[in-house]
Amino acid sequence: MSLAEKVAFITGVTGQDGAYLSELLLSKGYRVHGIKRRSSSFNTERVDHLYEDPHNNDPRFRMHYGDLTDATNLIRLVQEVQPDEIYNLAAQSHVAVSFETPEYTANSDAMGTLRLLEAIRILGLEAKARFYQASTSELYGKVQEVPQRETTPFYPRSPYAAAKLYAFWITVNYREAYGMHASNGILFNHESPIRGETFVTRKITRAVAAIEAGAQDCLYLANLDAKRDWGHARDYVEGMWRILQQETPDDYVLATGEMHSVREFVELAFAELDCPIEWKGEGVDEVGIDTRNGRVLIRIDPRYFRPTEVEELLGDPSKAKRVLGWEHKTPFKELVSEMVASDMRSFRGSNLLLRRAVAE
Ligand code: NDP
Ligand code: GDR
Repeated sequence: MSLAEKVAFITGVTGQDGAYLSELLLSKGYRVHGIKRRSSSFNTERVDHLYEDPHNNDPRFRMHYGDLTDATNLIRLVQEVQPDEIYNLAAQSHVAVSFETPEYTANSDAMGTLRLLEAIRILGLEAKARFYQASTSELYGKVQEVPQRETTPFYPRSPYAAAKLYAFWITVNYREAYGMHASNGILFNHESPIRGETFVTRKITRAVAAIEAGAQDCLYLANLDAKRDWGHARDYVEGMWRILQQETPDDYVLATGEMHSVREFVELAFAELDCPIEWKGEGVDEVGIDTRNGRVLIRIDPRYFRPTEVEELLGDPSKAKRVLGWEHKTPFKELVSEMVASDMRSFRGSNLLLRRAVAE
């Protein structure tokens, strides 16, 4: 079959990775079908630029209502779409929120993966449809080895990670039990200008823009010393695609091999405004100060600490480099700059609109 005829089915198409992956697959000539959830307000902003009027003949990008908690819906959609490749990106993806909604997180992230794999099996598509599971560095949790690679033991530290652990192993099991082309991408944190606003990187870059625009006084964070291996989402979706192009299904770590703290991220982000940060105090009383004028820009809000934390993660992407020829491209500093610049543009735009609305 030629690439031009390939059909992809993406769950989580309205999320950060879903949007970048859709762009990538469309650029490769795929037809892309995604599921979106019914919501009382618009939730398709990240993919609106890909939207094609369904009244036009034969759109290459289509969305269907769906939910990972609804098995019959998944079976019907997989039946209708007959995909060559399925990317299971949908999840309740916020670690802190998973402590608040553990049952829902298990239902969508663990059981949802099982429902999708079962849909493939029930429909007899085991030989046709390749399956990608969005696994995560959170599986390593309480770290047993540094850096973490495919063979490092897992130790999940949140309801999210425990649900993703089930999803990881059920994917491996369906590969071994039914010969399915099912693979896990164990992806370390990846960010972008369209990262969800409550993940720490975007929360910081939005705050930088809002503080500069005078719309926010101070940024509240929690564990400043948590360390992550942060890459760019655009680079990582290329790795997802490469994983499904292999003859043999397998599991791969995608990471940069570099680790930075939340504190460093804050310093770099404010440096984009030429604003050097100095840290004073300790524990929950620690503050980040603008050294030019003594203004407090960062404070600690204990509500954002997690009941069990993942202190540091550092990936070893050497298998992905060797087998997939994949490497991350965007340096850390460039990622931070791009995110701050994008948030500054949107704040300036919205401020302008606000001023216009007030003036008119
Ligand atoms: P996002 O939170 O940006 O997107 C999650 C997507 O899943 C959204 O489209 C959301 O829909 C959808 N979704 C949530 N619950 C359901 C459900 N019950 N049924 C159907 N759809 C649902 O996540 P990312 O794009 O950042 O991540 C993609 C995947 O990769 C996730 O599974 C995440 O856990 C995993 N991952 C992410 C990493 C990262 O650093 N970004 C690293 C490793 C793994 P809606 O828009 O309506 O909310
Ligand atoms: P993470 O991402 O938990 O790694 O999960 P997040 O950006 O939420 O947290 C990273 C680290 O920053 C610390 N932190 C804060 N986090 C948030 N959200 N808000 C704060 O105010 C704050 N202050 C400090 C956190 O404690 C943590 O240590 C992301 C998600 O995309 C998952 O879906 C994915 O599986 C993993 O990355 C890899």
